[in-house]
Amino acid sequence: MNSLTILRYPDPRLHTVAKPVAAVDARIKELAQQMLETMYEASGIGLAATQIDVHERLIVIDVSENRDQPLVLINPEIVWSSPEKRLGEEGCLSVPGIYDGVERAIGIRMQAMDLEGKLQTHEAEGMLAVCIQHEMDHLMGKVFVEYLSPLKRNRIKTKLVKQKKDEERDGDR
Ligand code: GNR
Ligand code: NI
Repeated sequence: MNSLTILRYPDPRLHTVAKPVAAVDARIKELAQQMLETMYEASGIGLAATQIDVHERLIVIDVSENRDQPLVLINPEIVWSSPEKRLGEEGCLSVPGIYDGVERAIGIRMQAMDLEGKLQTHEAEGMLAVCIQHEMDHLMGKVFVEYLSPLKRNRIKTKLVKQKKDEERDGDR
């Protein structure tokens, strides 16, 4: 498989703010396919271009049970969020092995272009709404651990930095 490398927290490139996709052309279609492949390979339910070091407003999502309902969202904008929020457990492919609670709007309405360059409106709740908000944060350079307390965030940072060092040392042997 041709999976792309996913940046891992605390990589500073995860805090880059993405620019709009200028045109839905062959390059974007290819990129979306590669992102879907990478997301499925990593068993994630979503992936933002930011996570593969491409800083354009492109996300892919599949929250279906059978992993057969891919969603490609180009230049997505949340046009409405419910004032009601819910605390849910989140994880992130860029923060492997870490799960913690984040408050998100229960329902959202979003506009985004599809792979045909057509503007679509999506209404979402449940896991899809959570995932969309999580991915939109990535495009703004925000990782979910930034909602946690500085104490928790620093513990996570230390753990992941140590993990990376251990991996690099193991790779040398
Ligand atoms: O695979 C993922 N699972 C997940 C679970 C709860 C809340 C959000 C997510 S998104 C995450 C994939 C990912 O990191 N996308 O950026
Ligand atoms: Ni993520």
